[in-house]
Amino acid sequence: MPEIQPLSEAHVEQALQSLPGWVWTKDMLYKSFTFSDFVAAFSFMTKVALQAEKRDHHPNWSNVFNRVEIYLTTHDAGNKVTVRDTAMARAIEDVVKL
Ligand code: H2B
Repeated sequence: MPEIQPLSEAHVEQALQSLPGWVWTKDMLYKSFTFSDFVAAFSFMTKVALQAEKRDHHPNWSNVFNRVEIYLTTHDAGNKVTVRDTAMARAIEDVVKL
């Protein structure tokens, strides 16, 4: 895996302009998703899991009933936000639209 650099603050802020609901917190991108019920939440998670495997980029996340909280950071960059995280956030938004 090649070295991957953290994004500058300006680049993160710019990416967030087109990622509604995502916030930058503690060197992670964060968003909370709420669904109608557990099955809908878990269905979303299975789709995100397939994206994560495809990209070899995996979310830190938790699920409580109908809510899924996702934190994105790049371990290979010392737990900083990189282009892999902004790309994954976009892929997750595409999953929501399915
Ligand atoms: N996921 C995340 N979030 N960050 C990484 O740096 C990362 C990953 N690296 N998934 C991948 C796996 C790496 O550990 C494997 C060996 O390719």
